Amino acid sequence: MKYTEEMLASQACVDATRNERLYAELRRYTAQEKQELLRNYHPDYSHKDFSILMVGPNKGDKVPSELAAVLEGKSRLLSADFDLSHIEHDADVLIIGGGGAGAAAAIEARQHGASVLLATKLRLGDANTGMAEGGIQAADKENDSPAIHYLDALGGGHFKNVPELLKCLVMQGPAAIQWLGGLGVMFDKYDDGTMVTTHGGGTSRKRMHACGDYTGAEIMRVLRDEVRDEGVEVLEYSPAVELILDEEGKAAGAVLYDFDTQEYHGVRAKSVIIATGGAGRLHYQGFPTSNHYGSTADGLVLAYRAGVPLVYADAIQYHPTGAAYPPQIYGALVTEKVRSLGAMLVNKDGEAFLHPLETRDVVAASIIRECLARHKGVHALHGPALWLDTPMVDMIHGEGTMERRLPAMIHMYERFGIDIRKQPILVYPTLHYQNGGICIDERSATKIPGLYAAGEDVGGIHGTNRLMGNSLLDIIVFGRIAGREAAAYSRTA
Ligand code: MEZ
Repeated sequence: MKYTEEMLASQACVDATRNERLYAELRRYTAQEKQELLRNYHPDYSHKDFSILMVGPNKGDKVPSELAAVLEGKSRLLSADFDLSHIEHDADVLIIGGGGAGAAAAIEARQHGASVLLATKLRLGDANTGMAEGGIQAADKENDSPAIHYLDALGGGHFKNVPELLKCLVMQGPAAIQWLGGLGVMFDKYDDGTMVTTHGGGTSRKRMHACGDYTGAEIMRVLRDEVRDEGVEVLEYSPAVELILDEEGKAAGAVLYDFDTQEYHGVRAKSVIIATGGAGRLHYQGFPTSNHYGSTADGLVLAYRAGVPLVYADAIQYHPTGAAYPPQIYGALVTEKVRSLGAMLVNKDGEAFLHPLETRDVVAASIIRECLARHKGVHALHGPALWLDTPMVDMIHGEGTMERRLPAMIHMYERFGIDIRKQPILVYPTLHYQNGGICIDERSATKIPGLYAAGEDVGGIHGTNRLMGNSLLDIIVFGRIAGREAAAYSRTA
């Protein structure tokens, strides 16, 4: 592997504005490639065009066929299976989903005086939240502001973000970090007590707050403890299969399916929050996935069947760097933080072919183009891949940096005899995030009275392409809003 001056020099581009960086990078491309790359920055082109450029088979689909199949599929609940007068649980607020958004909502609703039942398909904390690695964004440093955070996310999201939702996200970022810190999340700090922050793709300021490279796991650990401490009733292995609406069309509870007893149970609630996460386990277009087993679009289906619109349901995020080797971890997340700390993507000729901290859709598509169109990929077991030059991190920041900042990543590979401090790793895009989803307003409310939604099952906040760390932020910001609003609504219902 050659470390050219050019590769190292491009690290210095990070603070330039996004377009300046883009144009600097464009010098590497032919006229036709430039045109393709620029297309994806143009607000008139949606992520759909980009995913077609990437993988093809679903050209023209409004919604990925895998998602369409579950949305239009028959309910698992036949009316003969369940007697609606047979209600076994009562709560002011029912929360469907036990990841970060559901947990944040539960804590907040309890603190606002509501009785809360949280029902989850797997166990409390089995969620993408715990698998998020690199960090959570918030504009709380002197050289930053929510306005700059807003602009970064708006550009990254192809200007499709719902402005009110995005504003809410960035304005409440600093408070979310304080809230998590207050609950006991151990963010990385310098000796003087200030937070360590890094860049993510498409961010013009260092605003990624992290706990090593296990940020989501640390956040989920703390939220799970807090849910238990707050006295929230938790039903595990109990997915919601249908919402219950009253005669006026207001949310009134849900029917749960108990995996253990294989029976249906009714929950009566004054308000309901859907927080079931995304759809990555549907393996859209045959891609590997970084998602946990429960991410099967459950909340999108519940909302859709109840008549709530979905927004940008076709906008799926491919994380540029999934593990391409060894096969045991095929598709597993290789955190963007590796690139934040300086690692370059390198093709089979040892060339760095794009800035490593472009937005995810640009990086993912460039990797695929480099492998497929330019034949510059390396053959990995399941297909083409590129090198992520991990040893650069210690070369740039000094020996021991990876041990401190990327311990989970080191461990993930160590099990297979690969020392990422000494050798680069093979990566390829992996299905990572559902950008679109349930349509909500700034109060996390859907169009159905008493029905709220938060977390990855919600659409609009990130437009058609999310920036790293904005998801961990949105589950906290909108989870808490949903909890508060649902508790308030339950008092009036
Ligand atoms: O926000 C994410 O998706 C995230 C933190 C992922 C990562 O690369 O670590």
